Amino acid sequence: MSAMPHASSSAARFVSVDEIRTRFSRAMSEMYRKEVPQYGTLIDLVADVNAVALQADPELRQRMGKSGELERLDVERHGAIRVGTAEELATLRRLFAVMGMEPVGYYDLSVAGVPVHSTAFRPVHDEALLANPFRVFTSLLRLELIADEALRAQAAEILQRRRIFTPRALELIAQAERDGGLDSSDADAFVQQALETFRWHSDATVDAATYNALQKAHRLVADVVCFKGPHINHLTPRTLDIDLAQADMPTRGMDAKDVVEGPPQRACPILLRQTSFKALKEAVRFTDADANADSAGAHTARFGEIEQRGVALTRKGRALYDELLGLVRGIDSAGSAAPDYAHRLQQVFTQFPDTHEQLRRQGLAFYRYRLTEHAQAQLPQGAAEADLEALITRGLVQAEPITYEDFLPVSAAGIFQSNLGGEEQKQYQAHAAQQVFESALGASVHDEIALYEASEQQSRAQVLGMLAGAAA
Ligand code: OOG
Ligand code: NI
Repeated sequence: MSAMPHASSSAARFVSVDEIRTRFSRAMSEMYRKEVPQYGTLIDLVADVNAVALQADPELRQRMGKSGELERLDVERHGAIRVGTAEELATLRRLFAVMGMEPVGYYDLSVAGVPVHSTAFRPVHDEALLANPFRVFTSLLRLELIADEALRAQAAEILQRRRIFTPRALELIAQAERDGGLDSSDADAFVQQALETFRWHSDATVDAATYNALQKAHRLVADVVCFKGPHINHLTPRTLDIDLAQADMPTRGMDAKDVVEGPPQRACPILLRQTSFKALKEAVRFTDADANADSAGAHTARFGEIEQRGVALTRKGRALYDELLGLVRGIDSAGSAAPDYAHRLQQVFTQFPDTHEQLRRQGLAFYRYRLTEHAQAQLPQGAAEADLEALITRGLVQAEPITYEDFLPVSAAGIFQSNLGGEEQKQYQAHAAQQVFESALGASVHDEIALYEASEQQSRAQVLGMLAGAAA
């Protein structure tokens, strides 16, 4: 008898990283729904809006059904956290790796007056993205941007003392690294332990005076430094019609942000549009709460966000986007807070082509190529030599937009700003420090555009390969 291949392999005991990610994102969503009930309202709103959008646009439904995106829509979320030290960031990298999430992209937010730089942990392979695209926008505080030296040292010292991971979480991470995976019950234990890191703690780790001093340096500094862990500060479902969702928020009792960040409404959505309900004021207890009756505190950090995703742009497309956005925002320093912002955005973006054919032919956006059903039924002779555009014209190949899976620094800064409360706008000597970030992370980040290029290229090679096979 031959050996039984499945019984002996240890890998067979392991659940897939996609499965662990799905369990984790579900658990996180349930936790956040309990912590911030308005987030539950937001999820319901988005489900309603998506149902309306799909009903109104059968072509969209069909396209999303075919590409597998319809199924991922209901589970799709992103979240965000902020950490204080290199060690915290590096350990998060290992924690996310257990769920198949890798650091993608570098975002310098100091340009927008926010003293952090960031990456997004997310799955990077096409199949993994389809299974569950859960992403976590993760920021590292840049203490060097705090001007007051004594305060900076104090913040560093407070951060050094805290432990944001449970001992069991650290053990399970090490075990997954050593064995190459986790079985189902260890995966459940891992999810429960990992969740502890992202939980809200209303007990601050500092006294009221320290909180206030850090808050004065920047509201974000207080948020990162004064608590036991990097509480998840929002979760974001994906909507198919963000304008409708935005309009609906107040009717469901949500205090919506004034404008939608990102590109304007278009026939062919590009990149990412985002809006949120504003962060809620929550009671916190400082360490001197008993001694000092005045120090009953409040902290504003947690909110809910929605996003609409469109096609990923090439380097050329992204340069055009950045240029046009700069034109709109450069006019006055109020940025997206300016009164006629939405109108000007709409006007300026008329310069960005708005049919998929133009976006593709001008090399502005990424597409995934497939044989049409017609071509699959009967692979045509003599098609192998033709170029893809000619094959599309002949109805043999179709091009589907590749969804943008990442974030936008200017939008992210807008989200930060509108949720930190307070009106003050800080100025920092802006400088990207990707290498410093990567050395804290203990790894380099993926270049997001290279990932889209690779997906497009792979689909192109596959289609051309099939046609060449048919011709042989
Ligand atoms: C992150 C803000 C960025 C997004 O969707 O652009 C973000 C934060 O507030 O920590 O989540
Ligand atoms: Ni977000």
